[in-house]
Amino acid sequence: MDKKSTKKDLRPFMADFDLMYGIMRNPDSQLVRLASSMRGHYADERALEELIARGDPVHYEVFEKTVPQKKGHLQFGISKTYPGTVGGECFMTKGHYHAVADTGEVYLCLRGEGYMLMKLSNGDSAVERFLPGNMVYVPPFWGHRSVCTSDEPLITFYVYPAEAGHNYGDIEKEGFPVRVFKRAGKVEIVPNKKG
Ligand code: PAN
Ligand code: ZN
Repeated sequence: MDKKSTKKDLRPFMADFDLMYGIMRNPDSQLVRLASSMRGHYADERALEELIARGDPVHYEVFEKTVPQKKGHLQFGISKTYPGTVGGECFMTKGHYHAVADTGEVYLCLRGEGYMLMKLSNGDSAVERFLPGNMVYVPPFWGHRSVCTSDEPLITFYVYPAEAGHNYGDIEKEGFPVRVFKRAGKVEIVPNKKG
C-alpha cells in the first residue's frame, strides 16, 4: 500500500459489519464495562454487589473505528448491551450527555430489544423503543442511556459528531427519570425515585 494511503492520514476506509449478528468485524477499539464499573447506577446496590461477587459479568461493550475527535469527522460504532438484570433492573449503559452539548446522535437498532432513555438538564425526558430497524434520534443536549430488555444482546449502530465527547455530569448521581425492570418476563418502566 502507498504510504500516503495509511489510516493515519485518514483516507477513506471501510468498516466491515455482519448485520445478521450485529458485529463489526474490524474494530480498532473495544470498550468493556463490567458490573463493577456500574456502581451507583442501579437502584439495588446490594444486588449489584452480589452480581460482582458472583463473577462480575459484562454489562456492555462498545466497538469503534478510530477517527480524529475533531469537528467535521463522524464517530461511529456498535454498542452491545447484554441481557440480564440487577435486582430486576435491566442491564444498561451508564448514559451521558455530550461534552459539546449541542451535538446529536443517531442509534439504529440491529438486534435485540430495549429502550433509549433520554433527558434534558431542565427535567424534560423521553423514552423510545429499540427494536431491529428502529432508529432513535437523540437531539442535541439530550442525555441518553440504552437499556436491554431482550434475552439476547441489544445491538445498535451509532453515529455522532466526533468532537462531541462524553459528559457523565449528573447522571451517576441522578440517573434518569425512569428505570426499566423485567420480572417474570414482564417489562415495566417505573419512575426513578432518585431521578
Ligand atoms: C456511545 C456510548 C456507548 C457507551 O458510543 O458511549 O454506548 O455508553 P456510555 O458512554 O454511557 O458508557 C455514545 O453514545 N457515544 O456518544
Ligand atoms: Zn452519545
